[in-house]
Amino acid sequence: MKFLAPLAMAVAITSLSAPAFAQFQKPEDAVKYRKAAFTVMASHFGRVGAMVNGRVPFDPKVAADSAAIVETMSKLPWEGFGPGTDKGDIRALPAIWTEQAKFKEGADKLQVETAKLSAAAKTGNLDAVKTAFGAVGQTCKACHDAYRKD
Ligand code: ASC
Repeated sequence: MKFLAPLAMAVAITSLSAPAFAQFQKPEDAVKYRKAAFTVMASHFGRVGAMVNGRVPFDPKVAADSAAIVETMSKLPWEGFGPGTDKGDIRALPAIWTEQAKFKEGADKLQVETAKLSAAAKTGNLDAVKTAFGAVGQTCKACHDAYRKD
């Protein structure tokens, strides 16, 4: 059995260091994945937004649960923007692939701001949630303006 350990280690290291994009069988799967992540993110961001805007009563537990989901989702779409995913039924603009550093800056900023939203929601303080919600919304919008059709 001992001789198998190095092999298992090599396999583990290879799969860890493989580019994230390799997780998708084809580009369309990556597009579907990133859209799904954005859809779930928007749904839960919207639930927080309904409370921030007073459309539904503030429920700190519901807000914190949704904000945590937004934070998690904000980490996911980016690996779905790999090679060959710039075509098909998409709203993503070509600039994403010609300005990859700038696009990544936006993606990173979203993750920072959604973490702040999640932390604010955990405090149960609606004013803190409102502030953090606004910052996340601006981050969403900045990227949409630059990198999304319509
Ligand atoms: C949302 C949502 C977005 C952002 C964006 C903020 O609720 O679905 O894409 O907020 O509209 O400007």
